[in-house]
Amino acid sequence: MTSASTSAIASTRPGTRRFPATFRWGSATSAYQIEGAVAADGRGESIWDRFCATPGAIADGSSGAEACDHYRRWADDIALMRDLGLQAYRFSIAWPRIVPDGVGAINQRGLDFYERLVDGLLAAGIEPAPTLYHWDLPQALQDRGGWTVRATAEAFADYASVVLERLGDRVPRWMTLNEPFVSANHGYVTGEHAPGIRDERAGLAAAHHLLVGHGLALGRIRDLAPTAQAGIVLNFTPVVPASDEPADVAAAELVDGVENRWYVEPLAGLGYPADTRERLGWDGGEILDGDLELIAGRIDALGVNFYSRSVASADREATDERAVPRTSMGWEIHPPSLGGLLRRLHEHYGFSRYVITENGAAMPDEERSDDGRVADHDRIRYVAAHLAEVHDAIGEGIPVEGYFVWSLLDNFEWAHGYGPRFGLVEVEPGSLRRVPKASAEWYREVCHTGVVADPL
Ligand code: IFM
Repeated sequence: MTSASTSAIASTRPGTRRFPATFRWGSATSAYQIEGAVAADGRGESIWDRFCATPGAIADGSSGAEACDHYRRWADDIALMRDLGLQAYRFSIAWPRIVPDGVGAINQRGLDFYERLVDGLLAAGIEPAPTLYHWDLPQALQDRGGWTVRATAEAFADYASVVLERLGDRVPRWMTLNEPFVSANHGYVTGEHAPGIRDERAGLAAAHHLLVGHGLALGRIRDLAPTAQAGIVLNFTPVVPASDEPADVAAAELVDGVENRWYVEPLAGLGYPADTRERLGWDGGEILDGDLELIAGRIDALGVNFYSRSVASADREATDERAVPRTSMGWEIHPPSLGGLLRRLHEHYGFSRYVITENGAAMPDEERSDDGRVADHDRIRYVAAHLAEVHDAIGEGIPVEGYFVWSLLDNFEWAHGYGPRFGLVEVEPGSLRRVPKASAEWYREVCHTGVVADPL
């Protein structure tokens, strides 16, 4: 970054941070978490439809069958985004709406929906920022092995082509996958997410095929939308050892290797981290000639999802009892870890650009102002503190070009159901009426001014 652009972000007064004029302000959602309408217009079954029907899988026994009904209320939701002054909207495209069986017949009505959404966003002056895969694999592919088999990566690339052929002429930026760590780990190792498998070896195969799928889809984006930008979204949870004891330090290295380095290092052209590979005992049997080059294909921006940090201990039974500020997910609130993460990413891997594709907090949302709106000043403080870290990073020359709050709407929080609320906008249970919270009003000001003041 040039010194000119660095000076453009100088504080206007202490505690007030002005972001570069080119910085993009947005908010994010994903298909299964907000769309509902799971049987509409020829959509196929996804692994989340099947998983939610498993007794005990979802904390409140709910599912995304109705969610926020965004599939039908999309036009109102765009009006809401416009009112908030969002410059960009990150959403995901549901593969089962486009290719209901994962491979084969294409469902034009599914494509029509995303075309209406994209055109509506563009008409409202909001940049569409789609992600091609946010965890909702067609069940038909799961029945043939899901991400443990390479054919799923190939099917993903073909699905990407179908989407690109319809929308590639008007979408400026694409992301391939959202959080492959969570897909592979929660879906195939711990089983807390769909498809609910508990098998470490399957998790390693899934992780590799997800990254191969990314590489193949990236090629399709380059071919079909040569002027568009493309990247992938990773989640990062910086990890610190519980103590200086060598065993705790080693535990932290392993967690960091499994959760963070396992994905970013192959993307950066470094292959899978050797220390972690050895400790996991993975023979790399799934890696075919050329895979590592494919995975390391040039991306224009790395999407960074950040929420919290974790503490690792050699004692696997130990729980983190520290009296630290936490969100209602129990996640520690530690904004400096975001600044540290951005520095580490840029120093170690040097991607050309970064976008904060998710950051936000589930909060209790119990206080209301006189007009009945959620008075979520804790969420405002969370977002402002993380933005301060982003601002500092930009000031140091790290090219962070945008920020997307997770999430626009309260929505289906996977295995937690509808209990945790991450939205800037409340979605009233039952009526599904959208009611902006105090954080939405605050973020509107940020989007309009590009200035983040320390909240009171
Ligand atoms: O809701 C999720 C999202 O789908 C992926 N990233 C983390 C969010 C909060 O848990």
